[in-house]
Amino acid sequence: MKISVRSVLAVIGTVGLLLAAAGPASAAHQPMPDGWSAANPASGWTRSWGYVDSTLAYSGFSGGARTTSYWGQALCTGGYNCTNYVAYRLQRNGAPDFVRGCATGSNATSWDERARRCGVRVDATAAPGAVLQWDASAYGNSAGHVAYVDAVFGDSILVSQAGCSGGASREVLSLAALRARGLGSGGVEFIHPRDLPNPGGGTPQAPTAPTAGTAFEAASNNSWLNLDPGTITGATDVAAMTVGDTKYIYTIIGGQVYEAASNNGWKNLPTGIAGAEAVAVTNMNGVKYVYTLKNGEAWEAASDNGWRDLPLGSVAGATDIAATSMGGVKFVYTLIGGTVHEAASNNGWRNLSTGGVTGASRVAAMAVDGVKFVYSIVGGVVYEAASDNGWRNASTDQVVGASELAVASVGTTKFVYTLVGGTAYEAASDNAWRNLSTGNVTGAFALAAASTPDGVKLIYSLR
Ligand SMILES: [Ca+2]
Repeated sequence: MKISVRSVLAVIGTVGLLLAAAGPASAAHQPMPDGWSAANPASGWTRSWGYVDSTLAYSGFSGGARTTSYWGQALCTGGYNCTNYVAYRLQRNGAPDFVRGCATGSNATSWDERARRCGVRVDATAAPGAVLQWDASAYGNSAGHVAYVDAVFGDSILVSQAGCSGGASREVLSLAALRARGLGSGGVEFIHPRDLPNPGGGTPQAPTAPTAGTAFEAASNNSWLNLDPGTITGATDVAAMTVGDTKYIYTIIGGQVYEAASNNGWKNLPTGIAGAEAVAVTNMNGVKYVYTLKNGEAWEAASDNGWRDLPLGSVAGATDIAATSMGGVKFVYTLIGGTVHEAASNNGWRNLSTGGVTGASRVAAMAVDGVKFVYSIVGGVVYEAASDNGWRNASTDQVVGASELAVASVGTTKFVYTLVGGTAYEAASDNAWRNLSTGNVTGAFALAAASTPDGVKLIYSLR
């Protein structure tokens, strides 16, 4: 019944299009013509038309992130394609993939049916994070169109969109104009895989790009001389580990996780893991595991599974993430409302509060000699909590003024690395946590640490 009604209205939509369209309908996915846009009712940000603001880089959709296919969508010109861009934004938001497996075909025109088959809400109500979707008949082409809703205000919405011919734009549309083109009668609809709060409490604002920089390596057997591997730039977060004698650096570039290995000339390779805000790593039985936060939710990808990215399903609202492994079990630590939680792979990733570790801004973790240790920054001071001590949180006292945190171990000695005013410091458990400057690692905004089997400590930083 519903489908037949929409079919009738789609015909009406086509008639409306024929009456309104000034030129021939294009087969390519095109941004909306100017006539569809309303005056920008918000002050302080730039209204863009057509192909103006044509990069979408504000969303992180650039470089490798732009030339990656999300949810099986075509890349088209330079990676710009309406469905691929929207899939990128949805994946970044942690929205479920309703595109693959829910129906046949791949064009935007079928996204509403796909969503319905997957149980995703489709209606005429705008929301930030939703997809604005046109059936082919309503848009006036053979493929339909989708745009991403960045913000909603009053009777207008801010959308961003790409076109298969290579264009992209951000623009403001009035809901009244959309209603005239089929909103409310099935030709134009909003798909809600994961609605978000309005940015800025109702005033639309362009997302702020995270700080990005180049990855450096410093080693304890080389006076912490800070060296550029030369292959990793534009990174917003970093993690590192060793597997045997091989060192691995993981970075987030444009939301995507990259892996660089010391035995491969640090060639920086995309894993396909996208939409990441933070990254942590561990390894077990030679398998590498990458954990990411996406919109506060934790995901896991494994090197023996083609980095297939799967949500833990139990971690939400997290602001930082760490990981370790011990006794054949993987452990993920997240900060939720300042409290460290632990989820274990042998417990269905059930996410449990540590109870004692609260008020933290950063978390790090490692397993040493059969004990799990959790480190956190509370008011700039680094604390240590141990699994064999009921997670009682003890101050290191010496490690203060810290903004970032990483840990490593050599034998049973634990090492805490922090950034204090951008400079990396090292404190050791066998030296009463006395906090010593590395001297050479300066100007950094992100930090990771690792150690080699022969006891060399490594600091990876972004600056
Ligand atoms: Ca529809």
